[in-house]
Amino acid sequence: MAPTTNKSVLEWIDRQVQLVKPASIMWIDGSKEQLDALKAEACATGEMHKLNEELLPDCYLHRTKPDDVARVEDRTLICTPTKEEAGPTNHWKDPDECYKMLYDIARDSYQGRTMYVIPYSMGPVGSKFSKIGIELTDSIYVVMNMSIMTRVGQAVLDCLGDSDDWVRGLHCKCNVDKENRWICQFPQDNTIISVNSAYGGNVLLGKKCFALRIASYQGKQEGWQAEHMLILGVEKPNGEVRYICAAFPSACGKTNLAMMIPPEGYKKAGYKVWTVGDDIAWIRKGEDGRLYAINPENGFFGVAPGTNMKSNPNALLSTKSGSIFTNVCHNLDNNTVWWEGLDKNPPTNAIDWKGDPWNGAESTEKGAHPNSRFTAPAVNCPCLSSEFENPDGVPISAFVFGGRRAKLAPLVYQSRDWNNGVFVGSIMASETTAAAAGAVGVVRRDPMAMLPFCGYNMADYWQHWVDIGKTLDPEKAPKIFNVNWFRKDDDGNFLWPGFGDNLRVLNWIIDRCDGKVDARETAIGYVPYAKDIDLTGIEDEVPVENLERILKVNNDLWKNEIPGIEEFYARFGDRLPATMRAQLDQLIENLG
Ligand code: OXD
Ligand code: MN
Repeated sequence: MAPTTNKSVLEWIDRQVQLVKPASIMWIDGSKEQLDALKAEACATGEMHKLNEELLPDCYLHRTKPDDVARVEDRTLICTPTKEEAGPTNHWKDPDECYKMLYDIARDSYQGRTMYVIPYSMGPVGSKFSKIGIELTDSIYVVMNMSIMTRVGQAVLDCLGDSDDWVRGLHCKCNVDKENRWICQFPQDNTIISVNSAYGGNVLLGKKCFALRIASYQGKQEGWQAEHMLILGVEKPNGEVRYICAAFPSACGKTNLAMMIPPEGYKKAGYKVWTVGDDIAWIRKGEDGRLYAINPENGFFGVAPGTNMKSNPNALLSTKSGSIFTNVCHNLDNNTVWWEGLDKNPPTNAIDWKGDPWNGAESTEKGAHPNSRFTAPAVNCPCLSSEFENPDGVPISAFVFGGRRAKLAPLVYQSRDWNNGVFVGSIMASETTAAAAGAVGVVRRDPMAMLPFCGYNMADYWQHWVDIGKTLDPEKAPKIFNVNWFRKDDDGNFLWPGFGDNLRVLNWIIDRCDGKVDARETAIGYVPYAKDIDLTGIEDEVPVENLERILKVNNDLWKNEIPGIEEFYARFGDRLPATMRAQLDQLIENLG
């Protein structure tokens, strides 16, 4: 019997059952017994593989089809009644046509399979920030991942009661056929349908589909924000903690920043960094007039390659129990996992991410897919913030935007005010790296790192930022900054060490928020004086001349940037907020 009497839930599920025709239905109740039974079943069928219980307790390995290993942006659709509402940066399809296409693909696709009904909460169950979803899936892999990434089970249904304020999510593996793979969001209907994929980002519907695409639209309607941001707390030696939300495009080190280890000297002095989230922030105004953020997720879905005890020990330690590894290399000698960049000892008796025998001493192919992932419970993270479960969220002192710019953006600069900060976020861009297909060093505009995740017209989203700003007392509004850890010299060497040393920059940001440090005004905003970025312990690595170089604002280079911004803005036509146009005109004037 269904564990809820909620009519909107039961009727919707009934309609999906008629469509996909499962052999049976199982409600996920959040219990360990049920999950253990499903894990055993998935191992028995070969869908999952149980890893070494001593070395990696309760951990599993899964491989997806080799053509189903990443999010598919060109097959991700925003289905609003008009194309205008989705805007020029989203792929759009008419909702009626899209439902028809999806129903034709999904019809009868659960035949002989079980339908798993996953009630889940994004955010602590019952928090005013939180939202509820129900995902239907024919994949135990999805059930296991959703049980790590979200709060799942009966408590969620109890919290929902009779309300129909919940997000409908239908996932159908079908035949995992890439020609018929679609990830579709219907913001006006609170609905997500994903077909023909069995890979994380496309099928864990609570994450990008709900917590960013649908939630960004909900936030616009309801006066809050869903952002592609990590949340971290910096604890100073006196015990005060300042919280920062930061948005970076993929491959800019968000998880590393969220879990960073302070440099030795800072550690000794008593600085600590606490992780609240590594990917998504839901933000709303608190009773005291400040903005507060929660992380709606309950785990980390991180990129495995490059994660090691030096680059990110906290992430690696998070994966040591209760985790799922997707498309990594399987070390047969001890039944554990390996990926490029984990250590210098690749296994020689292994199975690669495609399922083929692999010898790390000889093979020229990669053992793990570059986008292989770990799904790890947040509670495992050694630096998890004590505020992680706080239903009221954490107060935000600063928003930080950033990207990879070899020459242009200085190490850090502060916007003049809120609207100028929104402008800084709107012109965010990152240079492509050798890690991705296509030309290297090409500038890709990625406003607020939301390009693939904004569930409506990006111009309206900027206006929403401006509107939120209007509701805030400027004294209480978070200050907005931009950072660039990736400045290079003419020989292509990085000029800033990054990783834990980024705390030196966050410290300046916090001092600015606290009104404790002066700054130099430039055409683009406020830049630190070199003396105010502490280099103790890295003087050899970063001579003061280098720091001065990466704090310089080169007006000529910025002038070269203007046509690209103009071109990008032009795509939004009349919908571009007047405030953003005025900000761009002001920048042009400042550059002289
Ligand atoms: C992610 C992404 O997977 O941003 O988090 O691509
Ligand atoms: Mn992300």
